[in-house]
Amino acid sequence: GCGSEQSNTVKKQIIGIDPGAGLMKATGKAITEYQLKDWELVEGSGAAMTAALTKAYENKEPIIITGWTPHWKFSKYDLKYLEDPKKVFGEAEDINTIVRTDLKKDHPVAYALLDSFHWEPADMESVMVAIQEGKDPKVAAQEWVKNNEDKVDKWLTDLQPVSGEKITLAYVAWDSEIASTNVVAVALEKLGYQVELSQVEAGPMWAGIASGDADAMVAGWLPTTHADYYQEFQGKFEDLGANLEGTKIGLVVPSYMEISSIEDLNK
Ligand code: PBE
Repeated sequence: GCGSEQSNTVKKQIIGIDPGAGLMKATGKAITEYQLKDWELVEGSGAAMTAALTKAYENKEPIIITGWTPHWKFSKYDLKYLEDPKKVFGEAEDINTIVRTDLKKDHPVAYALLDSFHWEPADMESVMVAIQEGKDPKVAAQEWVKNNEDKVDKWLTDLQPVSGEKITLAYVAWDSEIASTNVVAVALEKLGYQVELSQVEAGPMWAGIASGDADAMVAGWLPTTHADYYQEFQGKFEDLGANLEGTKIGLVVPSYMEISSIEDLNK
């Protein structure tokens, strides 16, 4: 526990996010594999999870959340991942750009931009921090694009602007994907596209690309986190590969908590 009496009375809860997230499935698996019998995984949303974290952190209370990197919470708070000796949460992975099968034919310029979109975890985190500090996501994305012309110019190399063609980007309201999707939207707008952002749950995001209802998404966490969705819709989308490398998911606690491994939750 955290060294106070409170740790003995703390509810055995893991604060989760939206049920469609791969992180939730992985946490369910962790509960089984580590035999965390009396632990409850609480469903909610990314926003509810960070609100619970903020409240606990400010009061120095114990809390266990489902967490991921890149995320602003690691720059705002002193946090740690619980060790995962059974590797239930997988190793470091990538975020891939996934587009509908006919996108190249229908919108070759947008396709080319999406294909070359690539950035670093620190880039994504800086946009996330700006949004968390109160900036409108679109404004935060515009400012990042303005301040990172060299990077964005590389994505736009040799592309001829279009006039007002419509592109729909699907995304889930995870803070990381709010940041990336808005940045890609701003880059597409620079090329003359009219971009619509469609906020959905994780399953419908993958299904929407497979059915062609949405044109693209930049939120495919692979090979582990979204493995089920990837399998389910395989052959019905085009995978343009990684736009970011070096993500991580797992159970996260404030550093003031004394536990260090998922196995400690069993004691
Ligand atoms: N996440 C953020 C997502 C992918 C992006 C880790 C919460 C998930 O678990 O599916």
